[in-house]
Amino acid sequence: LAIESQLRYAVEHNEFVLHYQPQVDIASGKIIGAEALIRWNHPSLGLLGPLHFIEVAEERGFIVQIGNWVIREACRQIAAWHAAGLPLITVGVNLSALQFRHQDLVQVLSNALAAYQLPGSCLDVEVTESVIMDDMDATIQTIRAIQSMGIRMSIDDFGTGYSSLAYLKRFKADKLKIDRSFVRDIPDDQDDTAITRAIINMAKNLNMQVVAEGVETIEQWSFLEEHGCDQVQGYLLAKPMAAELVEPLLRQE
Ligand code: G
Ligand code: G
Ligand code: NA
Ligand code: MN
Repeated sequence: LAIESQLRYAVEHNEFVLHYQPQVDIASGKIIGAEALIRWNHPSLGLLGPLHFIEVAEERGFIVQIGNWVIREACRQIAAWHAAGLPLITVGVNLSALQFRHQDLVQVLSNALAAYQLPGSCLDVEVTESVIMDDMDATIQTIRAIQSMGIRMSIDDFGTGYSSLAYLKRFKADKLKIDRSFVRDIPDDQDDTAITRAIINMAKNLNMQVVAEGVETIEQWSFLEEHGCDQVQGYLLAKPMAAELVEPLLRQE
């Protein structure tokens, strides 16, 4: 079967699943959130990561439907954890360009929160620099509408795209996520440590939170802590995992 029909079938038959990667607050050491990362539970190929299908889904026009499912499913899970007596956490959802530009986005977000009676602060939308920089006037309007619901706005993979620093102050993102390519070789690589420190300082000075992605070693964690990074995410703490596996971690908090 062509990938297009398989994707259509997957959308109609709910073959997707969200895994979650915990995010830890450096100061308290507590899990304060998680990033939702989609997988496709493919009937014959097994669990497929986003690299195998997100691009095709974007090209063939399935991404908006899939992305809307991600938003609703993340809300359902946050509410389910909370109903089970766990803390109300913030879940980051990745938005593709088409979804970010879609006229229904704000309504979809607001419907999902309402359906599960969640405050906007439970969601954090992650968008890459290139998506944000594409049509600045539309971006500013969309970000304002999203933030007016109390939803947080993060710039994903920060430092790898082509952000105009002048625009960073025109809309206020809530968070910068330092791309893991910069984190990988700290504290040894001089350039990467300089870039990481610069991003942290800039975020602080613009009143944004800063999250480091791809933290795999204690040395990286210590460097980030010492230089004022707010949160970390990475294999050192936890890999992306099924919701049932996140539950005991949240219960420890
Ligand atoms: O851990 P991982 O292989 O899951 O993620 C690979 C990439 O896929 C990341 O860049 C991530 O931003 C992207 N991704 C993960 N989940 C989603 C999603 O629900 N929607 C979109 N558009 N991208 C996602
Ligand atoms: O583009 P985005 O930053 O959303 O991508 C998240 C991706 O990074 C996912 O594929 C996730 O599995 C992966 N990831 C998360 N933590 C780590 C880590 O500590 N090391 C590496 N190499 N990859 C990670
Ligand atoms: Na992301
Ligand atoms: Mn990222």
